[in-house]
Amino acid sequence: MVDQDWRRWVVYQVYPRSFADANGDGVGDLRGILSKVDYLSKLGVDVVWLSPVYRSPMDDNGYDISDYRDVDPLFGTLADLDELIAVLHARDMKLVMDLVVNHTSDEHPWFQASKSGKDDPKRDWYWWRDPRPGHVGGAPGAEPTNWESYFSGPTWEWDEATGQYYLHLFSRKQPDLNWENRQVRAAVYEMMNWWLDRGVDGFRMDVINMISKNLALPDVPPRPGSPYGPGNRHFICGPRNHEFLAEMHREVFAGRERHILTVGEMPDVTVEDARLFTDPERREVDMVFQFGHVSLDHGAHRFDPKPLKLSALKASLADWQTGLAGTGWNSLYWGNHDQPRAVSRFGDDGAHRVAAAKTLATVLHLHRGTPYIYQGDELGMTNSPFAAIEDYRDIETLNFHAAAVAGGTVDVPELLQAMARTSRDHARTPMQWDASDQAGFTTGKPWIAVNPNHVEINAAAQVDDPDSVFAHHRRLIDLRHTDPVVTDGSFEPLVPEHEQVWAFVRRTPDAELLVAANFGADPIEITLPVDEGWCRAEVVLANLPDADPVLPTITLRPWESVVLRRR
Ligand code: ISL
Repeated sequence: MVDQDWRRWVVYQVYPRSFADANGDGVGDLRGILSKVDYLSKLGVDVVWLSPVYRSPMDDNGYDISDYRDVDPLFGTLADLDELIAVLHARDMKLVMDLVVNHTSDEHPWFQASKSGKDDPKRDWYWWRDPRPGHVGGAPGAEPTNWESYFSGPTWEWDEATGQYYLHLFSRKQPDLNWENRQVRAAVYEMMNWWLDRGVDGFRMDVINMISKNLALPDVPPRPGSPYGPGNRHFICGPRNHEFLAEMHREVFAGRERHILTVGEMPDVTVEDARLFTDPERREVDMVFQFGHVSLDHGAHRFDPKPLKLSALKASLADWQTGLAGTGWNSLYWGNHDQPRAVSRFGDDGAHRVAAAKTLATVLHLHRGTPYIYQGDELGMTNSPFAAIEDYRDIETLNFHAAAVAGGTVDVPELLQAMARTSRDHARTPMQWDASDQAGFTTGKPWIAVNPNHVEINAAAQVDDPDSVFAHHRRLIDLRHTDPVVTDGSFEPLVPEHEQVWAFVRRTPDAELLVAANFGADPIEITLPVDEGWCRAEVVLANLPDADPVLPTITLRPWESVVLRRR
C-alpha cells in the first residue's frame, strides 16, 4: 500500500458509552460494537475511532484514565478489544484509539504516587506548585495562577496533606501530566507502542496542543465578574509542543510497516501552527482537529449563543482549505461527542431534516481532507428535547450550571435554553438502531435518555432505503473511493459572500467537481461564476429526486445540493 493511501480513508467515530449495549446494563460496550461491525461495513467507512474505553472512574466519561493498558469493565475486556481489532481488520477496516495523555485520572497509580509525598520519585510527573506567596493554601485566591478550568472553577486543586496545589485544566479528577519530565514522555511512548504492537492503527490525541505549558505560569486577565480567566495563551501550542510531537513520532510511529493514522485534537490552534503540525516533512501528526467553524455560533463559552452567518462558516472552512493546501492536511467534521448534533446546529431538524442532513454531508465530504462521521450523523440524528438540568449527565454542563446558580449572576432559564441547544449531551444520547422502546440500544435502562424521535429516525428504517441519509453517506464514501479528485483536487470557493448558497469547485488536471448547495428552506436561483462548459455536466450526486441543474444559472430547492463532474 502506498503511503499516501490514508488520505482516501473515511473515519467513523464511535462513542462507546452510547453506541450499542450488549449486556443490558444501560451503557454501550465493546460486544455491542462487535455486533454492529456489519453496519459499519455496509456504510463503507475505512477507520473506526473509539472514544476512550480504558479503565476509568468515568468522571468525564472515560477522558479520565486510571489504567492505559486495560479496558474498563463497563465496556468489556482486553480480549473483547483484541477481537474487535481482528474483526475490523478482517473487513479491511482500521481501529484508532483515543489517546488522552495531557492528563490522567487522579486515581491513576502515577498520580497516587505523585500525591503521596513531596519526595516521591513521581512527584514531578504532575504540576505541583506552592500557594501564591503571602496566601494561605486552600484559601480563595491562593491558587498559583488565576487560570479557569474548562469545567468551571480554578485549574488548581489544593492538597492539604502535602501543602501544594496540582494543575488540572479540566476536572479536578484530571490532573495534568508534566511533559517536561522525560520519564513521563517515555512512559507515554512505551504505552503507545504497546497498543500499536497489539494491532491498533492509530491515535486521536486528546488536547495534544496543551501538553507544553509556559513554565512561568503567568496570571491572565480575569473574566468580567470572576476571579479567573482563560489561561489558554499559556498552554495552547506551547514552546515545546512541536518538539514533543516530533519526539513521539520518532519513538512510536517511525519505522512501522503500516501507516499509523494520527490526528491531534487542538482547541484554538491557528492555521499557521497546523501547517507545521501536519507538514509531512516535519513528521509530527497527519492532521489536526481545529475548532474554527465550531466556535462561530457562540461567545466566550458554548452556552453564550450567537447567530451564525453562512458566509462566516464558509470562510472558516475555506481559510483552512487554503491554509493547508500546499503542505499539511485537513480533518473535516461537523460534530463529535463534544458538539451538539450537526443537523440541528448547521442544518434544519424540522421539515427539511433529511435534505439538510444529506446536504451537510455532501459539503463536508467534498472539501479537501479526511471526513469524520460522528455516530448517528449518518442517520441525521438530531438534538434531544432536554429541558431540566436533571436531563443532563455531562460534567461540563452540570458544573457550568452549578457555578451559574451559585454565582447568582446568570439568568438560569436562559442558560437552560442555551444548554438545550449546545450541550455536549446532545451528541451522547443513545444511537438509534430501531423504533423499539430504547431504540434497540439496550434492553435495560439507558444511562441517558433515548431521543423520542427514534421512532422515526433510526438505522433499521434507513440501511436498505436508497433515499436515506445513510445511503447518501454510503454514496459519498464510494465517490471518495472511486474518484481521485475528491482526495486530490484543489479547492476553489464560489460566491463566498452569499448567505444561502455554498458552492465550490475541486480540480485536478484530469477532472473537476462542482458542488452547489442551498443552505435554506426557501428555493433560490443563482448564477454561479463558472464557464459555459459546466452547462450540462454529469450529475454525480444529488440529494433530491429529479435534479436537473443547468449552469451557470441554477435553481435549488430547499436544502437541495448537487454535485457535477466534468473532465
Ligand atoms: O467541549 C469543550 C468545552 O466547551 C471543549 O473545550 C473540550 O473540552 C475540548 O475540546 C477538549 O476535549 C477533549 O478533552 C476533554 C474531554 O472532556 C472531551 O470530551 C475531549 O474531546 C478532556 O479530556
